[in-house]
Amino acid sequence: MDASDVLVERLIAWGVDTIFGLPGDGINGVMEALRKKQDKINFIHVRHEESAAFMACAYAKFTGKIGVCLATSGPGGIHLLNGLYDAKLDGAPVLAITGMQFTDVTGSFGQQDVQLDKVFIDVAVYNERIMSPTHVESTMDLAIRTAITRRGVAHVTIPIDTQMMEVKSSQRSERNVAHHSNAVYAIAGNKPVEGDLQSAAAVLNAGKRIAILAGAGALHATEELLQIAELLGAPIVKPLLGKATVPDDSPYTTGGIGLLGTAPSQEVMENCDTLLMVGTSYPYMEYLPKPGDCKCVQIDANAQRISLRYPTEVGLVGDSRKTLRELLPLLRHNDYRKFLEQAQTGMKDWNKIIEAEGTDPASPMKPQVVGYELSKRTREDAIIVSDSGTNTTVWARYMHAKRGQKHSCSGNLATMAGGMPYAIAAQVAYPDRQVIAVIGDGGFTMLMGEIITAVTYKLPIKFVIIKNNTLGQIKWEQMVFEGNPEYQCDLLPIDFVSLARSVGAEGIRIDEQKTAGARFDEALAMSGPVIIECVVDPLTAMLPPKITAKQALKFTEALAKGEPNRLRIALTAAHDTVRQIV
Ligand SMILES: Cc1ncc(C[n+]2csc(CCOP(=O)(O)OP(=O)(O)O)c2C)c(N)n1
Ligand SMILES: [Mg+2]
Repeated sequence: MDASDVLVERLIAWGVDTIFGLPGDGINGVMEALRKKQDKINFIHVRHEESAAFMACAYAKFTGKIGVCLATSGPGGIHLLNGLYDAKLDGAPVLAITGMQFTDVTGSFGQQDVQLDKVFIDVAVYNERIMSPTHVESTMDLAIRTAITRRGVAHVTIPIDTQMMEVKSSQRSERNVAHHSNAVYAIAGNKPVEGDLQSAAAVLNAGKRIAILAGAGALHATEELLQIAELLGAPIVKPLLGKATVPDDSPYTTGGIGLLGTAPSQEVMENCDTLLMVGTSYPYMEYLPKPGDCKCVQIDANAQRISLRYPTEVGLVGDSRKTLRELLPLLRHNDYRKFLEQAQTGMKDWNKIIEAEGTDPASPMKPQVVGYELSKRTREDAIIVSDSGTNTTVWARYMHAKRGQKHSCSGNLATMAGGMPYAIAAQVAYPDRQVIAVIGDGGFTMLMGEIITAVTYKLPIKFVIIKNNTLGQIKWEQMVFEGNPEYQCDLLPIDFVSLARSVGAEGIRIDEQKTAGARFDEALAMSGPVIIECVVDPLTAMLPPKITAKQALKFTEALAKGEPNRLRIALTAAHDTVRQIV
């Protein structure tokens, strides 16, 4: 047995059955050990290591298990970084395994001589360089246990010569007892203390206009959230990563919050007197009530996150589902229902706007049509992901979360390029579920090679590209937030349908509202990977749910300063605004 065999044995002991990665001369010892165990561990060979890290992150998010990625020394490891930061920022347990060059020439300006443990210092919660074959066993156990416990990135780097060394008891130091660790993982009680539950109940029972903000940490607490919403007459507002906490057809939710959210959610946040935050560190605190305006109870599994975004009266540290269950019997029915009813009326009006936008027959086709038509066709078992840009709004605002679905994206890192690898990881984890990715043309082309990965593994993912030939989000930000004309946002139009066919996938183009539904039906029924190129109007703004006077002024300034498309943008904006009012 060599050191790599021990490394792979530890992965198997921890139940790892999938690894995303790409080989190289700095990791070939581990590759050989994986080859020997290919009946136990499925290796998904990617085209870019950044994708492997995104996939490990998404795999962890969707399965609840640790995600594992692998890269070679130097450039391979460096490529992982963006995906690993995604895992760090969204709290996904990920193990990254990398190679290093030969032990006795490290630090001597050699080829691929990058000391990856130094590079990964900031991204990792656990970060070790393997020093000898007898160092592997316990290091791997601790790495995996730490990633799970601290919901972050563990990194183990192993020099190429060490990878292939026999494990001999003579190498073992006098302090290292063989097999002193194992793959047992113990979970803490995860429940708050009794006194805190009583105090939290007192705050919530005293509230009248109560709001619930439910994030990624509450994804497994759907029933409990709905029960508490009914009891407290409290609308549930959902940050992006909490999109699937409760289904959008529930009368208790006002959907998303913030730039990509709904106007009713914003009104709930502006008018509530009590806020219950469950499993969320939603970062845009300007969309939360102003400190002092409302009383807050926060539930989080991590005590460090209490009072992070809003000053709480009581913090409940525990698993959100277990904690809500403990809290429910202590709560009284809130007889004031008007707050919830107003939110429900607000949602009826909001949904009318969504429908009007989603059925607008204008040409060029509005991006909203894509989300609206696609949403009607998603299955109850669908896993839906998005990228970063206006495409995120298409998904966030126009696509409903149905009960049983999973939804995610790169949340806190908000990086482009994550969408395609997220979808691949989802389909690898759940081969029989419907997997859909809504991605911008900019984000898609960043890691375009992964379409080949989808074809290689026959993954029937439906990649929906919002083709506006521009970095849409940035174009509007330059105008609406900065008051500047757009600059360097254009993208050379490419034919994604031909691209799909050239690599063995299917391609379908949708460019008019009238036939969009039928084309989606056709594409979704196809058995393999499909690129659905949706050609949309680049001049349609995906604006915040409520435009501030300052934003309107900035927009006017940008047009006045010489925005190249100013006349057509002004006409489109005027048309859209009128539609929203009538
Ligand atoms: C890696 C990375 N680079 C840059 C950005 C900044 N950014 C956010 S959205 C966006 C535009 C995305 O363009 P595209 O993928 O075409 O989507 P669209 O907004 O047009 O829907 C950019 C450049 C980012 N979030 N991530
Ligand atoms: Mg674009």
